[in-house]
Amino acid sequence: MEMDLKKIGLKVKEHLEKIASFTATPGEGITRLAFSLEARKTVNYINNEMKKIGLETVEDYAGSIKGRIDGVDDNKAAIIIGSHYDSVKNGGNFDGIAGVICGLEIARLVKENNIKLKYPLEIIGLNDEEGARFGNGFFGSKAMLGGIDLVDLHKYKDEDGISIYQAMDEYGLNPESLKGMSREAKTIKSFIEIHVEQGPVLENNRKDIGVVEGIVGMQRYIIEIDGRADHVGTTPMDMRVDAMEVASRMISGVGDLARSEGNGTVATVGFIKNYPNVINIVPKKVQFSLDIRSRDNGAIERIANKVEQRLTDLSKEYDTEYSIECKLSEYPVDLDKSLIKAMSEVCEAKGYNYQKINSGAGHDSLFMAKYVDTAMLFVPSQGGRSHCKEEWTDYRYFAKAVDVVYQLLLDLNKN
Ligand code: HGY
Ligand code: MN
Ligand code: MN
Ligand code: MN
Repeated sequence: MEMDLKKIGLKVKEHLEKIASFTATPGEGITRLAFSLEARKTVNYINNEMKKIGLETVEDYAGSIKGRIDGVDDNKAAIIIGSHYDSVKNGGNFDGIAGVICGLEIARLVKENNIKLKYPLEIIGLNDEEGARFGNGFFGSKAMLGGIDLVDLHKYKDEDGISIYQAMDEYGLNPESLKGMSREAKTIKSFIEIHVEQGPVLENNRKDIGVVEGIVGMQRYIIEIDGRADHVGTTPMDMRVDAMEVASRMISGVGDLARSEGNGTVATVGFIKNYPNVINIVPKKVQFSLDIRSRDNGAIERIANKVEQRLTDLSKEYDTEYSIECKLSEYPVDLDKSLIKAMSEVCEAKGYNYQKINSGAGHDSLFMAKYVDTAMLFVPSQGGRSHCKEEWTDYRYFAKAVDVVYQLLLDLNKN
């Protein structure tokens, strides 16, 4: 069946340009944090668009939005096409949400062509994959499979000290209801995610599509150095307990720890907070994040251990204390080989210029792949840029992604 790629591209463009207006930082990229007003507007928009297409919709207890087309045999496991609708701060128009919208347009094709699906189809907009507000991550996909520990809802707080629990309550969700959420993985046949590559590989290689083979493992930490506030003018250098000097000597060594591992390993200090953060007070407390990723879990572990050892040595030297809290830990995953093969065959049959690729970014698929057969399709990111307002992908790539995954869906429904 000849696909009207131009029409699909324009539809994706229309949705994404509308949703891009749901941001807390207009003109400065997309800021659509978990349980925010911007999230609420986005969920409502997606819900309405799903209903217009004729999907049965439901917002789940974690704030994710799902639209469903029943299968001929409704007891069969569902095929899910989805991604996340939340964003980082000052991020791009496409990260996550483009995969939800591509799923929506695939569902439209199913309806318009009156396709009778053997397996139910679910299009899902997952909440809080990024963890940009509370530092966690994969919240919506974890909640869907019953993986949220209610203790964390009180423990994880945003920069205003609001916990996930309070934020959910203010947003209109009942956090206690998460206890009842535990969808069995066997009710999901496949999880398929379309996502921007967020890196330079596809563009450099002039490829339209990336068929993802694996996703890096990642560990995220919050490290706190506790020193002593003193007057900067009267406190001699050998009497200080300077939290910032310890933090800065630790932070300046993180990049080399990743470089010494090689193999694409990365380590980043994304945020730092200093207390009381005043020009004439020796820093009392410094908090900073550490995000470590690699296809080799051993490399991640080695870096985490070296950081801990360095913190111990520096604390002895400066008489400071430190704490290190792991907020997220996921092993590297290989995606489903038969889905990779099937997706590649569709690209071949359609004559699309594609390649196999690994993901340096984490995704809901990193979590889902532990429990269900999972596949990801990447489209090129202009200049390899992402997590910034410069993030851009031409809509014609999303049209090809819709074309490929729609055909993959039809093929999966044949067997
Ligand atoms: O951090 C990541 O890789 C993803 O954007 N959540
Ligand atoms: Mn992201
Ligand atoms: Mn993403
Ligand atoms: Mn004074």
